[in-house]
Amino acid sequence: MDHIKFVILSIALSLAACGAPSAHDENGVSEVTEETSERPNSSDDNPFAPSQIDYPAADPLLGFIDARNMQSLSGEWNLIVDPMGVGDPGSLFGGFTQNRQPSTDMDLIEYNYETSPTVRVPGDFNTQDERLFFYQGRVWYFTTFEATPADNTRLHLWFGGANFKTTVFLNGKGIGEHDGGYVPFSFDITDTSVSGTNTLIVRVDNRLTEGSVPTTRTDWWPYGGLVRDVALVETPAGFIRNAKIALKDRDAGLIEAIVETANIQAGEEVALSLPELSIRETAQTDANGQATFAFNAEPDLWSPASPQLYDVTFSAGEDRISDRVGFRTIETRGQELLLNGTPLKLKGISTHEEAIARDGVAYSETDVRGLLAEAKALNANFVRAAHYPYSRHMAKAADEMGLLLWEEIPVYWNIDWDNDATLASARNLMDRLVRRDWNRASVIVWSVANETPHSEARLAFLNQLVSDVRAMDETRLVSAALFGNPRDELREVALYIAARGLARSDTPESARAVFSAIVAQAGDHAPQPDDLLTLTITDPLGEILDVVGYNEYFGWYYSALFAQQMGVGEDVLRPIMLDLMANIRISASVDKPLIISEFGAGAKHGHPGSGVWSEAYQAQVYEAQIEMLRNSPQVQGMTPWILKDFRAMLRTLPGVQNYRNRKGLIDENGNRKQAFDVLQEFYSEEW
Ligand code: GCB
Repeated sequence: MDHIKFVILSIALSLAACGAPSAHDENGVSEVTEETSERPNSSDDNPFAPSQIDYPAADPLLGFIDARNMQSLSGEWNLIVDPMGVGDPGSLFGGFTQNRQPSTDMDLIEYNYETSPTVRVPGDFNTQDERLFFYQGRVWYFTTFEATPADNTRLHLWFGGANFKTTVFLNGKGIGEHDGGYVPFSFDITDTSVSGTNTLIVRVDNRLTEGSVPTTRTDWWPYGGLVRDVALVETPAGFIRNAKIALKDRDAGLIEAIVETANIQAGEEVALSLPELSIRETAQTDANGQATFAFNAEPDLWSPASPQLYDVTFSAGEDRISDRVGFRTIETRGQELLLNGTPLKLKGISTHEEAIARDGVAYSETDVRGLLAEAKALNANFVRAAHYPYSRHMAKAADEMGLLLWEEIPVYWNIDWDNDATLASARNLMDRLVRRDWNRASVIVWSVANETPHSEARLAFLNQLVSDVRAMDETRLVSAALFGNPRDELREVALYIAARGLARSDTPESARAVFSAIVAQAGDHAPQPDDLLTLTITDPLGEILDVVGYNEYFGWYYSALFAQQMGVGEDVLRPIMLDLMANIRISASVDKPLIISEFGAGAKHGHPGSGVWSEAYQAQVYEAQIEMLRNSPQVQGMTPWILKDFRAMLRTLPGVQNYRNRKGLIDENGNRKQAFDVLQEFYSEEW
């Protein structure tokens, strides 16, 4: 009996999975093609398992989006939440890849896009429906659009970024897939779109895996869905895919540019103009469709104090794209950072891509400008956009507002270093980020990783990313945020804590006994209470970076850690540590600039007292950190953690955290904490 049921079901499933055309396709799209050209293949052995289908990959990055003939698809899209994957092609109900509607009351269709609730695109789905707050799984988006393709044009469906795996079905056909969040991708839909109304269905799966980038555990919210703009982009049949322009030699005023075309033959003329600089240059495409330019000009250089931008236009065949770009140089000289040849200290702040006073992804230009306005209010000149690529609005706004930027990909904590697919995914993210933002003067640092535990496999993985970046872009610095190994690098700190602790009159007897034992054990090596302690970062990754980033949590985690390891109370240890920090110097074993890419402490706005979670304690940690870092000669910049409290599933403490990381200088309602003032004051001074 069961066997017969299975056979019937199998037949039904394979019909459904083949996308057997429905008589009721809406919107006049009568000939719904097969769902993909690849046949689902699993129903023979297991009728309940969805098919494994390989969809076409996204096209290489399409740059200069804002200069294109673009039709925004922003707005309300219908959403089906599908935790069990029943909408997957070949699955139980045959897939949600078409907008099927019953035409008689005898038609059994167990989903309906048109009567499903809507969500705003762009935007994460988690904060638009409280039932989806913790949701990690598949969702299906549905919308329609009108297309009227002109002759000799190509139509592209462009996504500014979607978290994390996106599969696109256009008029019933699976046209492509992109695995990897945060970065832009597009598909050429010239041949799969129709003149008139088109049905667009997008499956987005925001589950992370051990092999994904990032991996399953992150100290930020893995917001899901169509988190960035979606648009139709029309280009001429032969078009400019992307272009890069940069100041190569400041003294000589040498500017170089490279233009990448598609469907344009070798020997075609490509033009570049910078009208405000009276520049008009031409070059020919080579066999790869690329044209290169090198010419001299005297632009006013871009800097935070004077964020000068110029109009630039590239044209080839029928295509013409333009942008506003700045010219500057960034380089290192020993342990110094030089912007336009002048030493520079980076007064920075770290951020997540969450709007001020609103939960969820900061998806709009207004959101981003709000975030950067708070960084400006701190007197910062630098922002670390941690830990993944933000929308394109970020670097554009930074260019215009005069803020330097560190951009990063989510190679975070422990990635599957030995997995080729993981490396491919990280390389794809880096590639798309660099190619999108390589004309943004504000971006001075590409960061390949954050707090990755040492191993040979990790070094090989990151080495590949570093060389990829250098091959794409020589006009910026490569960095990574490293972290201390408490057992090795911080071992000596315990000895200094003990010496300091013994010198304080308020140290209780029990702690005194512990400290005496530690000091006695050190014998002749025991430090004097006021001795300076130099902590040296020895991570071998430093050898291949231009700038060493270092995350440290003196005054916060480290105090808890040492208290625990030494067997003394945190109430005793925390004040000793704050004291000691004035005598600590941080350095790196390589002769390169050092940026403290994180430090911080948690505080709930308005939390009373002076213990952990109080604004007062957070402010004390900032004071001690500033004292320590301003006196560490190798430190050329800092980006404390973090501008605003942010959503994090790791942070469960009721009443205090409620699923927010509380290390912000501003809370979720936009209230500034005391530490904001401490940092603002420091950044208003000469450093
Ligand atoms: C770190 C991580 C960051 C965390 C932060 C914290 O070192 O890089 O993602 O949010 O510490 O608050 O613990």
